[in-house]
Amino acid sequence: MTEGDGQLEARLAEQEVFEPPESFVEQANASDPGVYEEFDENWPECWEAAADLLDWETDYDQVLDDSNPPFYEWFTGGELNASANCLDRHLDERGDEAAIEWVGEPVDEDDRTYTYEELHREVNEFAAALREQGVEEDDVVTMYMPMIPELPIAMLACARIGAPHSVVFAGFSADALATRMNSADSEYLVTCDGYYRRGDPLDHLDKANKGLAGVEHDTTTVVVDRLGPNGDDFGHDLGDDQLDYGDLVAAHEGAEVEPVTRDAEDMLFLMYTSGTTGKPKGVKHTTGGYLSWVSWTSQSVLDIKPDDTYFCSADIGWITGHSYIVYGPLALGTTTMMYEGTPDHPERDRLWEIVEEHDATQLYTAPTAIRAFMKWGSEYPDAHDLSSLRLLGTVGEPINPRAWKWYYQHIGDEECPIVDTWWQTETGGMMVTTLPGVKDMKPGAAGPPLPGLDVQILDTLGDEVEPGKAGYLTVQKPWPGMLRTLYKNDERYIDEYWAEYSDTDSDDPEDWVYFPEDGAKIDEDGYITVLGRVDDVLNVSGHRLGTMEIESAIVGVEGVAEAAVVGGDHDIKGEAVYAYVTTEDGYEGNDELRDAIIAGVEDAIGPIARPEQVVFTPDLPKTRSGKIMRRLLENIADGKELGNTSTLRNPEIVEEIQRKAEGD
Ligand code: 6R9
Repeated sequence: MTEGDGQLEARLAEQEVFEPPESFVEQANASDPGVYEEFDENWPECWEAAADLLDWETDYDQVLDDSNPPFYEWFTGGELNASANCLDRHLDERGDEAAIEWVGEPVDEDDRTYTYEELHREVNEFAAALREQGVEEDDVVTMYMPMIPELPIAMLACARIGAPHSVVFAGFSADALATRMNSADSEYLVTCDGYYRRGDPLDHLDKANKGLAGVEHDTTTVVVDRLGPNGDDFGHDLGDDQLDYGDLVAAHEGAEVEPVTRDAEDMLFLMYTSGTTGKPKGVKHTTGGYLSWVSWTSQSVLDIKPDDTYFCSADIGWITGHSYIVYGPLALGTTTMMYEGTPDHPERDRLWEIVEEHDATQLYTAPTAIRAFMKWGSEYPDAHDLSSLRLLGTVGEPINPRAWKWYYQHIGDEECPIVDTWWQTETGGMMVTTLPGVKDMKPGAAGPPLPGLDVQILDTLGDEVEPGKAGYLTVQKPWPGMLRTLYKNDERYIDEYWAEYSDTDSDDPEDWVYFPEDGAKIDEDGYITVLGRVDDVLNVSGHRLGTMEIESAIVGVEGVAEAAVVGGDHDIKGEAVYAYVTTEDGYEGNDELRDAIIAGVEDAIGPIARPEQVVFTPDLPKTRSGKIMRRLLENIADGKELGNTSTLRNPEIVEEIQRKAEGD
């Protein structure tokens, strides 16, 4: 007798531990449970296993140089090139196989496949063009592009000539672009005329040009023509310092560029991310350690094999796309998919249609997407044959057990392990998650740390907390994929990530502890449940946003005196932005000002930071020392009990804010 849907759901709801499916274990890249002990005993040499996945021009002398913590160096003395590792070395055996399968919008008209041969060719041509435009080794090239193939092509072209890239998410605003280009002294930009959203062309160059107007130095810009005649209405003319991508590549047809030899510790890229202050942090990743890390985790955790068609639905503008659409999968010589559109256009089964059509073998996505799929209903995935899938993954935020089980049942048909991967822009790649062929899964818990990693959950005094109690996630030993510093700001690097739990005067690596600013708890089996950020960073749909960045955008709006931004619970987004605002004398908290605030946030950061609610209030709740009590505002946003207000200077304001938030 087969189980009915209701019975199945009831059984799953009860179940807390899931064994990896036998069919998966049999073929898994990582299937030896002994790897945990082996890596511990053989640390840090165990990480040769990661470096061995790459081709090195010169072997490294030392696995880890920890003589100057926390400025760790990995695979020192080694030399390699990332683009050669992602392209050239696959040409003999896999030259005719697909490297990138791109699913563009508008639907059905615009898919493109690049074989390794073709990708190699275009990367070479564009590398030659960049060089001709004056790009030299170590010049930072900024990219401001949506999910079009020219983005990974430009990244790999930069890697080929040793020019670090700095990719700015296309959904970020013109101001955000300018800030990042100024901060990195980046003189080159690669962008595009526009792209499609839900089938309609969208102007992107206009935004890029506004950003460029805010850049303090001279720039050269390359513009990809994505829209063709559909972009004519935007009336773009390229400026004197702007070149057409297609012309450049055509002018360098057949060019070959020898990959530049890079030291393992040379910078591969910069990625700006949000932190506690209003200024984004430029996270620096290097060539040898980063590429080893993303290759090893792609192989061990995502179980990627060359014959797979691997699908990660993230955007390359975030770290997940860098590590697990571009570098990890291509280093392993597999087929990686890229999707330009949204999951509900033209219909809510778009992702499932793509999985079916391309026989995708893995799907790596975010809990926010899974919650949306769940809300739309299982009839959408059920209408498609998803049996090509072998493994599912999630990243970006905690996944609640109910969403996990829905994913397991309706997308994986109980045949696919799920890897819930905790990591950050700064860690370069995955840190806490199960090895899918080895470990049982516990919905809601990311899992144990990967082999070779020492993760502990500490209290504020630095002692390990008991199982089940909330504490702070810390990483006790360095790892190859870690950030090396914040760009041109070693001091802030120490302050942000190390100062909390380290003896910062010590030269002994044992005294240095990495603090990612996440809360977590651990169970008796060593499985870690990540509870979320403990700093002023919000996680909206898996995207990291700094409350300070949003607040400073709001305060910049005429008529606003003060602003406090907090994250409130949201069914789909996980967290949403709630803004509490006081007005200057003579200004009223009306719809007009609310619209101006929303526009101000969109201009400074982008639509992803748009407040869910703007509440005008005569005052903000403050402690006697004048600090805003964000905790109270969070409770208001969540409609929760307020708790203790006795430490406030102005306790009466809380009830008033609460009334206003409820729309009084
Ligand atoms: C890869 C990425 C990092 C922050 C991180 C944490 C949250 C990521 C998670 C998770 C719970 C997971 N986070 N993965 N929380 N479970 N599996 O998302 O990088 O954009 O830098 O964000 O995301 O709070 O500190 P990034």
